Amino acid sequence: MKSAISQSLWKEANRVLVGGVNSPVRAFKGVGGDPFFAASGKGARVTDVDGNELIDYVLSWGPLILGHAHPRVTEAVRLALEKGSSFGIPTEAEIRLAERIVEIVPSIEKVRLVNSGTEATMSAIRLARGYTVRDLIVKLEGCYHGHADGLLVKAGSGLTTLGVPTSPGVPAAYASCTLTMPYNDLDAARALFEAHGENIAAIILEPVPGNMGVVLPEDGYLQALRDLTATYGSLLIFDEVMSGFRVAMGGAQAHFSVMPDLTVLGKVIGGGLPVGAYGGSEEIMDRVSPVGPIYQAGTLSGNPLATAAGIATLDVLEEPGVFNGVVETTTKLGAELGALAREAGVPVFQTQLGTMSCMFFHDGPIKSYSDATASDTKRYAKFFWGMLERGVYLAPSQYEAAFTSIAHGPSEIDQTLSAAKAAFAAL
Ligand code: KE4
Repeated sequence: MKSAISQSLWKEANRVLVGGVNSPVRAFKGVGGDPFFAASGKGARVTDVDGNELIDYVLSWGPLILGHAHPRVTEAVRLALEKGSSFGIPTEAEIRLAERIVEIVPSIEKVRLVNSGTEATMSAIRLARGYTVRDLIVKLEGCYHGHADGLLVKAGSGLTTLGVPTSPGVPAAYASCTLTMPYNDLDAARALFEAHGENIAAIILEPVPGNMGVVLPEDGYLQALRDLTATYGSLLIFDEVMSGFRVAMGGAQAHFSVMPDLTVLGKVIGGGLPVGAYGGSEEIMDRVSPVGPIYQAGTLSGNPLATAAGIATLDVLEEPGVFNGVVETTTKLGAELGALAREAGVPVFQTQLGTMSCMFFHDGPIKSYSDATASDTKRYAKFFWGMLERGVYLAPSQYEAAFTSIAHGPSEIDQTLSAAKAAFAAL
């Protein structure tokens, strides 16, 4: 791979941008080495500033289920932009995007659009605390919900002790309002609720986590959390920023038929522009300002460009067979990659649901964060670079999801598999 221009840009970036990036995971710390700089994208492929063309399985960390620069999205945003980029005045497009979300995500009756997943999760948590008049939140180890203070928390010493910050700058007092527990562990959940249940405002979780790699819920786990929260009067919040419109059109809640009280969305609903959302029953959502007393606001929330991109994305995605086509591609690719790994004698544990997948360099099974973090990240890094040199861009971390798009066709799959065959052999 040619990289002279990326290297010189990387030097310039590090002079003025912290770590050369505007989001840490882009710095390739998970795989070592320096990132390349994107110049353009089209369909399943991204071209870097040195002209290297790469098949992209990161797709901006999930949003680009239509691939890069889909003409329907580009045209919709262009038309919106010519009429003005932002008004801070109600517009029709935000109604239409909200209507689509209400129609597609089964538990949502009303929604509030914001500008990022972080903004959506922090707002949903404030709403849950205001609605239940309780302070404690439960998060699950290995789930990521953006960088709001109360969510940068890890387990304290014992399971029932209160959370401690994972980042400087988060007050211990604040972190202590967040409890943590392992994913897929019902005994831990029951113990936590026995100890703190009447003070727990909500559990927030990724129903299908994609931030420790992709881990699947054990049979009945999600329904059991639904029952447990109902018993104690706590809310169940599904963070479907990643799983929404990815594991199924209606998200994990549709796939598993488990209805949360609040849902958080992002990524796909913005079609590559900044959109987050949170939604739930009218009864709960109407506690948010200006109807209710729980405050939340945003200058660019529901702006015309982002809503245009989101609506165009959902329009295409809802055309007959489109979503299932991406699921089929993901399934086929996963099966072939698994066969290549076995042929090469490389132990991998694969997970997939819908259009999200993951290949852990681990014998498996992987049911929790502690399982996932036993993966061979050095081997993953070697595989990552082996694939990149052969024109395939995977997530620069073992603990992320691989995403596919409508633009990943037979030629992309064939090229990916021949790259993987060589990269496995080189391990
Ligand atoms: P943003 O604030 O980055 O829009 O969304 C935060 C967020 C919330 N919930 C889930 C389930 C998420 O996956 C995310 C963000 N995902 C990461 C990738 N794992 C974004 C990539 C990045 O941080 O640059």
